[in-house]
Order: sequence, then structure tokens, then C-alpha cells
Amino acid sequence: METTLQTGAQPLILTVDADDSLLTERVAAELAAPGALVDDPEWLARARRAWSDLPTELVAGLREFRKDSGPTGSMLVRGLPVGHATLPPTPGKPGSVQREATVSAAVLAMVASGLGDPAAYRPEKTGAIVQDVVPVPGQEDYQSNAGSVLLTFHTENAFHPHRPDFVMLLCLRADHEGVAGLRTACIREVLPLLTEESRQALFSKEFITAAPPSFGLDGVGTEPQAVLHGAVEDPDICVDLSATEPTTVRAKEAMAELQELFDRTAQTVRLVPGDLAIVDNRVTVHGRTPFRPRYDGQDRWLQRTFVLTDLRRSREHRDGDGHVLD
Ligand SMILES: O=C(O)CCC(=O)C(=O)O
Ligand SMILES: [Fe+2]
Repeated sequence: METTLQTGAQPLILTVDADDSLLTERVAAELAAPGALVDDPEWLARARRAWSDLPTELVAGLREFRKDSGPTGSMLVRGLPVGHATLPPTPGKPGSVQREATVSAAVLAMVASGLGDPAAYRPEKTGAIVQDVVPVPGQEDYQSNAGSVLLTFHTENAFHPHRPDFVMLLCLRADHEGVAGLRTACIREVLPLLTEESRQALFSKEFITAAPPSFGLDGVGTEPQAVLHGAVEDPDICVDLSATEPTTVRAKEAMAELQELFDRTAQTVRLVPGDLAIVDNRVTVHGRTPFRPRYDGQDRWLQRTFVLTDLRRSREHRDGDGHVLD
């Protein structure tokens, strides 16, 4: 089999063949030396350099996606190495992150360096570049990635002026029943289906988005802002169905319509180990279907890294020109 790039109405799928997967594993394994730490700027610099050692087809496919994320604003890379042979039990503690450099962390750091630069937010998961997305006992009902009820559609960190450009989710372990689905919906598909009234409302500054409690901002919201902005024919979207409040009647109606259209156009993917989902957070919202965790060390386990395509723009938020925003 060859590393292939498939296009169409479905999300872009790039399947890494066995040879390319082995090559990727070799490059990642060099970065995953004992004692190496993901959040060490030196290690991130090594990952940045190693990006160009990745298989040509993979590098080319990601580079194309960076330029144009297509009608679904998402891409699925399949067949990546995730250090399967030595995978420990799925962590279950709140705020769990990946500090030691592993094969999966190296894959995330290298791909992030190809799409832009890896970035994190200090108040969230202690600013770790590679974060665990795992179900946490007692947090089942939370509208966060530690929950297991339906996670509603959201732009990642919608309240933040420097929200991620891409959200990467790498699957290390699927849920027991294989039912947990990452859902994505793209404004490029929704826009033509919106009524004119809703479109106008969504382009107006009639929405306030609260910061999540994890950011310690005590429910502080944004100034009223628009859900859609930029090019009228291909706008960016910024909305969180659990955290964005409409401030007018028409804005409320527009949000209800948006929710209905997200549901109608959504793509759902049940990630399996070695799958990397990349969401273009500027045009695509994401969420997750419910699932049943067992807390037995074999639960669903994704690792997440955010990408900023232009790190420079957030310089005032980043101490010492590092990768972590305050
Ligand atoms: O669990 C998932 O598939 C997505 C979770 C999520 O929204 C996130 O980690 O940002
Ligand atoms: Fe998310």
C-alpha cells in the first residue's frame, strides 16, 4: 500500500503506509530518548528540525492542508506510530499531561512544527504542550474533554484572542465499545444553508463567550463579538454552543439554526490508535458523542496539541518567546 491522499466530501484522509509509518517511528523514537522532556524548548527545537525527516508524502499532504483545509476543515492522518508496544494504562487523573518525550508526543510536536508551531495556554493543563484527553471519574457530565456525556460543538478556546489555528488529536487507545466519535462541522458547508437573517446576525457583534472555569477568569466573558467574521463568502467561525450567549433575539434564533445545521452536516469519526485528527479551528467546530468509560486503565486516550500558524502574533502573551501563552 502507498501513502495516499484521498479527497472528496469526507474529511481529507491521508493513510500512511507501513514503510512510511516505520520511518516516522524511527524519527520519533530518536526524539523519545529517556529523560527528554516535551516542554523543554530545546526538545521542541529538535522536533522542529526533525519535521523535515518525516516521509515526503506526509510532509506534502500536511503542507497542502495548512494552505487549504478543504470543505470540511479537517483532516485525518491514519497509520501513525503511537508507541503501542509500551503504552501504559490510560491515565485517569484530572489535568493529566505528557511530560516525558514519547513516540506519540514526538509525532505531535513534529506535525505541529510543520503546520505552524506548537502552543499551549498556561492556565489550561499547566501549559503542557501535549495534553491527555481522557475520561476522569466524577467529571462525566462536564462540558470539557474530561467528560463522557455529549460534548457540544465548539471552537477551541473561543473566548481567547489567540485561540489555536489547528487542534490536533492523536488516538492512543479507543473507548471499550468503539462508540466515542469526534464530531466536526465546517462553516464552509453550513454557510449556504443559513437563512439570510441568521447570516446577518452571525456577522454582527451580538455574542458573548465566557472563558471556561479552568482558565480561572471567573466566568469573565468577551466583549460582544461576531460568530462569523472575515470574507463574506468564506468566513471564520468562533462559537461555543455551551459558552457563547446571544445578546439579541435574532442572535438567539441564529444560534439555534447554527446548532441544527452543525448536527445536520456533521462528520463523525471514531478514532482508532494511530489516527491523528487535525481540525482547522478557524472554520470548523468540534465535539464528541457520548461514551461509557470504565476507569480500568484501558479507557479512551487521545493526546492533544494546539498549533498557532503565526506564533509572533501572540508575543505579548508569551514569556521569553516560549510556546506557552499566559
Ligand atoms: O474527545 C474528543 O474527541 C474531543 C475532545 C475535545 O473537544 C478536545 O480535546 O478539545
Ligand atoms: Fe475541544
